[in-house]
Amino acid sequence: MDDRNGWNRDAAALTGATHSPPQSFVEQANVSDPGIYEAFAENWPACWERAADLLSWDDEYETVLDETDAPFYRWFPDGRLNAAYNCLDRHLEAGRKNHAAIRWEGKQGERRTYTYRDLYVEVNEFAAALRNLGVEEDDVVTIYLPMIPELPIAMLACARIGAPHSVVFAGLSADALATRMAAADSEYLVTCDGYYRRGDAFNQKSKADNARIGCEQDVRTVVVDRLGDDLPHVLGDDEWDYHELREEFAGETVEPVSRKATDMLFLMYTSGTTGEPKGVVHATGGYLAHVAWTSHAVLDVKPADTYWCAADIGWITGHSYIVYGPLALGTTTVMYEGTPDYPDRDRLWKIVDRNAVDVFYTAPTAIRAFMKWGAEYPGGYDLSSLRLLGTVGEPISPRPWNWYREHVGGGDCPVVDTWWQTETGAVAISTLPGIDEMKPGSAGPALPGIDVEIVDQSGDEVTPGEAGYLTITRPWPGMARTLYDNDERFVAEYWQRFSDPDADEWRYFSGDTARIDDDGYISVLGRVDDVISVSGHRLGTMEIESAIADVDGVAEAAVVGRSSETGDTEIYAYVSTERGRDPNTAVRQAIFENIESSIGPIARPTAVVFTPELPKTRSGKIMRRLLEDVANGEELGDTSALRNPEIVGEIQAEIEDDG
Ligand code: 6R9
Repeated sequence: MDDRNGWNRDAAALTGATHSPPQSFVEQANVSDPGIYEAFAENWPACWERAADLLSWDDEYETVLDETDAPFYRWFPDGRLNAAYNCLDRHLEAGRKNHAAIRWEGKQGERRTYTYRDLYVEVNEFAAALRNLGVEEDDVVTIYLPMIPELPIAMLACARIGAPHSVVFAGLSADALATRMAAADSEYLVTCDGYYRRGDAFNQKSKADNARIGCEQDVRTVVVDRLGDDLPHVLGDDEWDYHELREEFAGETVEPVSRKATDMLFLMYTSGTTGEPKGVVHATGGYLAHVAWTSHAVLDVKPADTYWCAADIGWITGHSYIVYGPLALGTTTVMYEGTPDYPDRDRLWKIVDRNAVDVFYTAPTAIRAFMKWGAEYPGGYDLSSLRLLGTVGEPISPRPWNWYREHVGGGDCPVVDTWWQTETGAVAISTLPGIDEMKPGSAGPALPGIDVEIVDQSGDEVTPGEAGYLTITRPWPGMARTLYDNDERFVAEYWQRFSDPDADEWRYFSGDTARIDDDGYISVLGRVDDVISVSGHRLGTMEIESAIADVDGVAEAAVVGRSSETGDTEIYAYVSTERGRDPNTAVRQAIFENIESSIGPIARPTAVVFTPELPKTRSGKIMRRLLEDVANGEELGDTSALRNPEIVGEIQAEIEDDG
């Protein structure tokens, strides 16, 4: 990418002070030998046996990696294993049957603990029930459940019988569910009557019913009764009650089906740049090895820990780091059904305190909200059990990073900023918390054994400090096998752009832009489309947002381009302020000054629009494309993917007022 005024600043100026992990952390860390980077580099791909060794295999693999059909790489191709066995049975066999597997916190204040044995029993019963309904190995079972224990139970039941699951986030619409069931030709659905939203009963089953009407195939459906008398429902044809099925199959066990490492464990739909959602396929062996390894090496999870990833299992983060990673390691994983601000904004800290959580993992969007609400909420609880903090999902700028470390981590918890994607399956870029210095604003180096290169348009590596495209030059175990039923699109979306198939040279393109510093630390700037071209200068929206977010009183910011009447591009900034801080002239002025000093006058926004909140997708990502349409006065398409659609009208009114 071209050079741009003041944009390629040195890394220290960007990230501010660095931090070393405290000695007390290093001493107990799962991975603390700095030699691991070299050891992996010298012994690739065999280094990944270290990840595979965290699992129990039915048949040991002889080959680590088969590259013959690149980019359809096959990890541990001649090995066999079962994911549910790895997450359950082997912990029972190791004498840990009464160890807590899941600690569930419900929305109405309910609490339930499942020991490994409880989970084993319920997974087996449901696996037997699914079989009885006709589910066979390789049949895709769609799961459309909120954050209740039956969600991971259903996933593990599927894994036990070798039926890939396709979890659809409970907040998605009937149409979205129908599209996904149709695309996967899925004839089985597990859903529920409804769930509580801010205390009210919300009907989920009617959405599932509508989706079934939209599907050509017959869909056999299991309904979990979550709401009891709060939402009576009747079962129709081809519908079964989850709890009745459990009674019918009480005490039954099912042999875990031995799967080839390359067999599909699950598929997960993610939105693409064009039309149809992409069904990302994950293989059993490579995926499970990579999530277990990164839970161990990056999140430092130990069996005796209470570990909490505050994501939704309906997205990849929850699959990898609420369910498969922690359970494969035999730890206690916390599962929270509610939102951080209901019934009050101290909810998460209350849960950390009473469960004495050791490791906490969340998204920057949540951290910015905590910062906005104020330090008194975490300040009111004993959070001293926390040993490590993590973030994932978006770039995090230094101010919220430091706030998180200070007010949640007590000033000395290491923080890992983990970069990865639905397609990478597990973390690919992060500091190793027992080894590496942390630079707020940078995720860190690529993990040992993962080869990241930041390249320009022609695929040549850019010099440190310059922005470019984030690519991965060698395969890694957690990588997607393909897109469901669409090998061509898999190649077209991720490999075509920077590969040379004739020379059998393959390079994965993530769709993100990033910059690397002299120490090999990578700062992810955003998606490729998050670039604005102003008078020939290409500016990353994330860069400007970070300069805004560094201003005292600012909670978060989103920046988009707007086409002026003359055809030039202008910068529009949407900004929300911290609680108790009025958006005023002084804040606006400080925003301009900080952008000019940290990037240059070229990046000065034409407009700064204050808003109480930014529009977010349900997975918490800022919807810049929508803000771009608002800035450009375009028709707004479907806003149903938004978590807070009402905010859009408020922003439009604000812009009109400003004239
Ligand atoms: C795990 C997950 C993937 C996209 C990815 C990137 C962004 C994730 C990040 C990050 C900067 C981080 N992203 N982690 N950006 N720093 N630490 O979020 O998967 O939902 O598929 O999103 O999220 O843009 O390409 P997914």
